[in-house]
Amino acid sequence: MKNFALIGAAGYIAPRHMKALKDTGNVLLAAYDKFDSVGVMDSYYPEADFFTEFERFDRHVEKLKRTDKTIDFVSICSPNYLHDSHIRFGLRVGADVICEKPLVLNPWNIEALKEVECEHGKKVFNILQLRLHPSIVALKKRIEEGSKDKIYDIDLAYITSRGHWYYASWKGDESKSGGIATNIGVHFFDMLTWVFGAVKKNVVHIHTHDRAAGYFELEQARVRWFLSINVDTLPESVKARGGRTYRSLTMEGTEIEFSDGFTELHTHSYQHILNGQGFGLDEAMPSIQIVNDIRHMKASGLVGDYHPMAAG
Ligand code: NAD
Ligand code: HP7
Repeated sequence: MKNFALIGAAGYIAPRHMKALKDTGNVLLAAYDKFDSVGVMDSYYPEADFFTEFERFDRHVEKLKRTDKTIDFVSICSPNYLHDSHIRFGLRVGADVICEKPLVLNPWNIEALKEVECEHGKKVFNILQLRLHPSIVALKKRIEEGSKDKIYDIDLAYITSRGHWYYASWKGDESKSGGIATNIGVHFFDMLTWVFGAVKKNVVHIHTHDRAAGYFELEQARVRWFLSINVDTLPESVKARGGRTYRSLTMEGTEIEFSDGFTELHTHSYQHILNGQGFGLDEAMPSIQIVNDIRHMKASGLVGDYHPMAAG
């Protein structure tokens, strides 16, 4: 049984971490968030201490260090641009760290974190949950067992509608979330490069506040991708039944079903980390490099090989 502290306890994703902690038989001793709407803690860890000021949280965690309740892991569910700072806190107090995606916004932040990991002899793990999705694991196995010379044609469309709130929150601020390709796309860029190999060519067709589209050449795939958080971009059939999400991944024109089974992946991620197999700083690097490149690339507009849904 490991002792945990959690940063960002009042947010959307924090309950999934609390559930994962509970499911894996661990204990949450302390939590911190600037915002105090954390009643959800009662469903998981009513006994955990909670702080709305970083300094008091820090003091408490330091105090625990001198007892038999040392914090073994700090879990981080704060906004993306704060991750590296919160990771350093975790390492400094002598804990291993489990951090949400994207691990950081820029590749050089990872280099800096490697040094802090070494200084403290502790490890940083990133939630890269799609690598644990059964359909994606099966796909990777299939590609590994096939010919290394085969280049697959992949189309990925991922629409997950968000209301106006998104643009008013830190998620809509590129300096805080990295923008849609970073905040949402990072899952898919990680998953695609994990399965099909490193990026050889990266083209961005569209990159706006509510959608992004592009084309990759990977070692074993040509990928046309489209991401959107705008409800208007959903296929008519999805809109007609009142749906708000559309996830489609095709390989050589055949659908690979991966829409279900997302919600349990945090528990699975915790099991994986606690079994000593978690994804560390080096594993986060390829997708962080990609999202950083996309953020700094000029969108070409709809020229070349673009995803059909990008044309609207
Ligand atoms: P959110 O805005 O709902 O929650 C963030 C929380 O952090 C808020 O409660 C906020 O008050 C708190 N916070 C802000 N500044 C803070 C600070 N300085 N110190 C402590 N707390 C602070 O966002 P969310 O959707 O829960 O996202 C949190 C993280 O999880 C992000 O990195 C996001 O990218 C990631 N996420 C991952 C998934 C996934 O599928 N793996 C899903 C959603 C979010
Ligand atoms: N929802 C909220 O109420 N609040 C939120 O902050 C987010 C969603 P899904 P997830 O938007 O920041 C995805 O699309 O899969 C509502 C990304 N993860 O299933 O959980 C939403 O309106 C994640 O990396 O959301 O999260 C729906 O009603 C990204 O940070 C419902 O929750 C996050 O969006 C479910 O929404 C985000 C993946 O794509 C795997």
